Amino acid sequence: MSNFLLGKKVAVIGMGVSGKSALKMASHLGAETYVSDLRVPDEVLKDKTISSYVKVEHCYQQDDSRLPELLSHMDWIVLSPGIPTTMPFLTPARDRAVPIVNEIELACRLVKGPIIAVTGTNGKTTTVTMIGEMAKRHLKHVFIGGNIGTPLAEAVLARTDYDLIVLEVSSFQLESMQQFHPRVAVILNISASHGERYPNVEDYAAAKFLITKNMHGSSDFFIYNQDYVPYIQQVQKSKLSHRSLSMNCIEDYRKELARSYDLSKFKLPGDHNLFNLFVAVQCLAALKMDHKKSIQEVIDTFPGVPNRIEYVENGSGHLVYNDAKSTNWEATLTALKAMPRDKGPIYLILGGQARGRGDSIATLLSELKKRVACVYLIGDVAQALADELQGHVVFKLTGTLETTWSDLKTAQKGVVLLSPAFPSFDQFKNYSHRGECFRKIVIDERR
Ligand code: UMA
Repeated sequence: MSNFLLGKKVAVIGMGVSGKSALKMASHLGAETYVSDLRVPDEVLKDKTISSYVKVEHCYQQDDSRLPELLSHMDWIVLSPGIPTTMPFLTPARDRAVPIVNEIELACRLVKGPIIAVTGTNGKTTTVTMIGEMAKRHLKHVFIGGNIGTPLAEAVLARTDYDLIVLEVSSFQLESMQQFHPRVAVILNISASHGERYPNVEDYAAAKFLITKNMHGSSDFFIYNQDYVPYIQQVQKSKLSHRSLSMNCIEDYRKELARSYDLSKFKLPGDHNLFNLFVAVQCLAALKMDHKKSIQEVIDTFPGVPNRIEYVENGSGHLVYNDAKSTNWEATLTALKAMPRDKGPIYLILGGQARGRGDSIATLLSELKKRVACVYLIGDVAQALADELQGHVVFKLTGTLETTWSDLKTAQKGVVLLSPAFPSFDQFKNYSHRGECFRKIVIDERR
């Protein structure tokens, strides 16, 4: 692909993960680079991964009154996904038809390899990781990135021809896509989210549907979940090859998978994870990359995404799940509902740093009564939760993960779920540190 950035003026707006990779890519490809950020230039330029790729005098603060005019003289503007396309400082550039794209849009024009793109409100990361793991086992060059973490610009910088590129794409990224053309695209599900950017769920869904914008005919394949938004008419009009799925048909998908694979060792709990697995296999099948042995290996061993209902292999006799990322009741409820109910009593580890608002467990009481044998309470908020649970649900105020686990060792074997529903900062550096500590305590038990 020709290097269309050579000698061009490229401004990158927002110096986060995506912006920094876009800047490095543009600089490596010989563009004259400019950047802007909410922070003052002095602070931004302290970061070597920025100052190495832009001149001091080309670095602007977003509220600098010279910025709108400057941007209107650029050849390209690369907008970070977290910044809305409607920002007023972009108006002069838009009036002069300066292309305003995001880093994935720019990078996809420069990278080689078929793309599988996955979007949706929930489950994107799990599905993308599963596809990537399955593909990596039999293909040499697989890139896994996008919203999941590694920007696609890094794939351009690696200068590799990829056998497969697996991308998680967010609605923020899809909003400013122009030529982005996945060979396979997925919309897993849609539910109200990112109200800060979309006035209603229809607008949010429309942004997601942009994933199909450049897809066509029988060479591309679109997989979507019809339970959420009826894309059917739009898809039929576009004559795009597609498969529409529904959670109501989950048992059919289980049977379809079981015809080719042994599912007995699949660790990820809940129908939604079986759905994600089915989608992952469909994506690879659409590209004729569904290598049976690789897929079976992933089914047998994939523990899930770290700290999101992740299965923790251990020798205690308990089935243990680490959902350390949960910092609210909704996440904990989802995790709880996904737990297997035929593997013995369910033990839930709950608690962390008190927030002050929304701390009350009242809304969860009936679910806890229905599903949980004992709630273990940890962290600052433990006593307050104990006061609320008193007389309703069996609980133990253990305070820490260590004390909880030593108590669980003598409990009847069952399912242990760490899904704290509160921030972690009272006892840990962050949620991933909380998950790491939990994993360590549980796994050490094996030795
Ligand atoms: N900034 C400005 N102007 C503004 C607002 C922010 O200059 O008006 C600057 C900030 O000072 C900061 C930078 O922009 O330096 C942050 O940019 P960003 O918010 O776009 O975030 P990145 O660090 O570039 O990370 C982005 C994605 N973030 C968002 O979409 C909000 C990451 O997804 C993604 O992993 C990364 O690119 C690589 O592709 C995160 C996310 O929360 C995980 N995504 C949302 C989600 O999953 O729901 C969409």
